[in-house]
Amino acid sequence: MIDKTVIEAQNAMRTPDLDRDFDYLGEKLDRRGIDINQMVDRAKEFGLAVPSWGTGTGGTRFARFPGPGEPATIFDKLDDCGVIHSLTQAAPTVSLHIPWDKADPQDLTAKAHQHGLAFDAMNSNSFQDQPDQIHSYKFGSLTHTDAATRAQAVEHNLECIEIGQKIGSKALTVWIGDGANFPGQTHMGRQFERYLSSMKEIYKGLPDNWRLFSEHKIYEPAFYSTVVQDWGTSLLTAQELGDKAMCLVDLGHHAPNVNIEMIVSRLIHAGKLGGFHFNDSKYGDDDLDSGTIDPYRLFLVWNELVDAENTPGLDLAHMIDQSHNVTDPIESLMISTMEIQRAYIQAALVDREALAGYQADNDALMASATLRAGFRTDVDAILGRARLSSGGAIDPVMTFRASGYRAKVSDERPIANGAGGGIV
Ligand SMILES: [Mn+2]
Repeated sequence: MIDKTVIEAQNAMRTPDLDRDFDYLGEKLDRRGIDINQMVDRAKEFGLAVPSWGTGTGGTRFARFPGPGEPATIFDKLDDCGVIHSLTQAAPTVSLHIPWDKADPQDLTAKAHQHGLAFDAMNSNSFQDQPDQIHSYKFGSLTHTDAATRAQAVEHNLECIEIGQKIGSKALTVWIGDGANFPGQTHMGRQFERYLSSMKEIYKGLPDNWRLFSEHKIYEPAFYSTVVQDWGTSLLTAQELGDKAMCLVDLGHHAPNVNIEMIVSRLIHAGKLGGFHFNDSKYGDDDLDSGTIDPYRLFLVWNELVDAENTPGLDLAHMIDQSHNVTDPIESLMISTMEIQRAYIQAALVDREALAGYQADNDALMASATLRAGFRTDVDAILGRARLSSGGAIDPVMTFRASGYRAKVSDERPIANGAGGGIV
C-alpha cells in the first residue's frame, strides 16, 4: 500500500502553501458569513463509493488498451480502492459487480476491512452471457419473451442480494440492456409488463433493510428502444414496486442538454431518489471522468442535493461509474472523487436565504449570480485541509506518483488483455 512516510513527506512539502491559501480563503468566506471550518467538516464527512470495475482500464467496442499493473482479481481491485481512499479520505466504500467480483464473502470482507473499506450497492449483470449460463440474454433478460430466461435473470439478482447480505451491502442496483434495435421487434407495452413482473420477483427477495435501485439509460446496447430508457420509466417502476424501490440517476444516461438537475429535483419531490452514478459526458454515455466536461452541471446537481439535504428519508448512495480508457484508473478515480466533493462544497457555499429572496422577487439576474458565486469559489484549500486532517494527501495524484505504487503492482500483476472493465 502507500507508505505513510511518503504521504507525510509529500504533505510536509505542500503544507505551507495550503496554510496560506486556507487562511486567505477563510478570510474571504468570513466576509460572506461562512465559517470555513464548517466547510472542512462537511468535506470530511463526505464519502462515496468507487466501482470495483473502474479500477481496471475500460475500453470501447473498438478496442481496449490495457495499462500496466491492472488489477487481475477483485482482491487487487480492493487494494486499488484502498489506495484511493487512503489518499483522498473520501472513498470509503466499494460497489461490486456480480459475477465479475464473485469471491468468498469472508475473504471479501477481510480484504475490505484491511483497507478500512465497506461495500455499497451490489450491481447485477444480465447484459452479458456468462460461460456457464443456460439461457442467452441476446434478446433480453428480465423482459425476455421466454419465461425460463426471465427466471434465470431474476435468480441471478437474488443471488446478488444473497452475496451482498454476507458482505454488509444494503442495496441492489439493477440496470438492464433490454430493448430493441428495430421498430416492431418487440411489443413495448408487453415488454415493460414483463420487466415489472420480473422486478416484483426480485423485490420480494429484498431484505427489509435493503433498497432496490432502478437505473435508467437512454440507449445502448438497444439502439431503437430501451425498456428503462428514462427517469419516468424508472419512477413508474419504483412506485409500482414499493417503499424500498428507488431511482438511481447515472449522469451519463441522458440525451445531451437534458436538464438532469431538474430530474433530481422531481425525484426528490416524489421521495424516490436513491442515488447516483457520477461521471461526465459530451455526446452520450461517454463515461468520462466526473467534472471534466461540464463541472457546472455537476455543481447544479449538487445544488439540488444540498437544497434538499434536510428532507426526511433522503438517504443517497453516491457512486462513481466511469470508464478510464487513456488514464491511470486510480488517478482518474481520485480526481473524480475530489471533483464530486468539490461540487458538493461549492453548492454548500450558496447563500440560500439570499437566493430564495431573489427568486421571490423574480430577480433573475441576482438569483443566477448568487448561485454562480458558489461555483466560482475555489475550494481547493478546504478539500486539502480536510484530506490533511483525516490522514490523506494534500495532493493525492502527486503523492500516488511519488509512492511508486503502480510500478510495484506492475511487477506483481500479470498483464490483463481481456475485456473486463465494463461500462454500466
Ligand atoms: Mn451506471
